[in-house]
Amino acid sequence: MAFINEATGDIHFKILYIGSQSSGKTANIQSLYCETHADLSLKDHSTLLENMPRNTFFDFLPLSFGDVAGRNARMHLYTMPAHSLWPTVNINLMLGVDGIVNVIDSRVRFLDKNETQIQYVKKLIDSLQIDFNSIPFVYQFNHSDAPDALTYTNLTKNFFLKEEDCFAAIAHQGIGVMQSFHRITNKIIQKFV
Ligand SMILES: Nc1nc2c(ncn2[C@@H]2O[C@H](COP(=O)(O)OP(=O)(O)O)[C@@H](O)[C@H]2O)c(=O)[nH]1
Ligand SMILES: [Mg+2]
Repeated sequence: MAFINEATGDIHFKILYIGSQSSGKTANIQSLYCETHADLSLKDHSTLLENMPRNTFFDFLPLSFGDVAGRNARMHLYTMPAHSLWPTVNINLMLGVDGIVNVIDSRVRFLDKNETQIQYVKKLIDSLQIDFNSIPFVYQFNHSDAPDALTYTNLTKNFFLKEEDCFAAIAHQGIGVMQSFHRITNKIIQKFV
């Protein structure tokens, strides 16, 4: 649910990156950090990432997004831990969510972990009495460079997804990251205005 800061007039949207352990959630946030800090772009990515603030339990990246409905918009990106060791962290991450990027691990040996993760998220959403179908979703098929990665067509069919919401990615190289981010922001804004 978008949050309007009446003092500044800014509008804040919350985007959550979910996915199984090592699916590439942090790699998405790191790539977006590097892409959006053009002032630092002459440095290589590893140098750039030394400047990125780190959290212990989840990743957080605020990004300015320009004008939405006449207000200065900011996108707040979070990653959700793939485990539920700290349930209150996950509850707080989910509360007020405006859109979700599901980072799916394309590697065939990790396929069942994706399913476990989405079932966990569905239960969490249900427990908060949020309508799952009301949340804009984007699906990112990461690790698409792995030798055992399932194909884009295969994954789209396997999860019964619309192609317009699906992106193949190699997140640590920035491939498919910005496209996924733009799609989720478009869906959020379309719903909002
Ligand atoms: N080969 C390859 N490695 C990736 C890809 N995405 C992430 N990684 C690497 O996989 C590891 C786990 O990624 P990370 O983003 O930490 O996963 P998280 O647990 O979902 O946050 C890291 O070493 C990343 O650099 C990808 O698409 N291809
Ligand atoms: Mg991570």
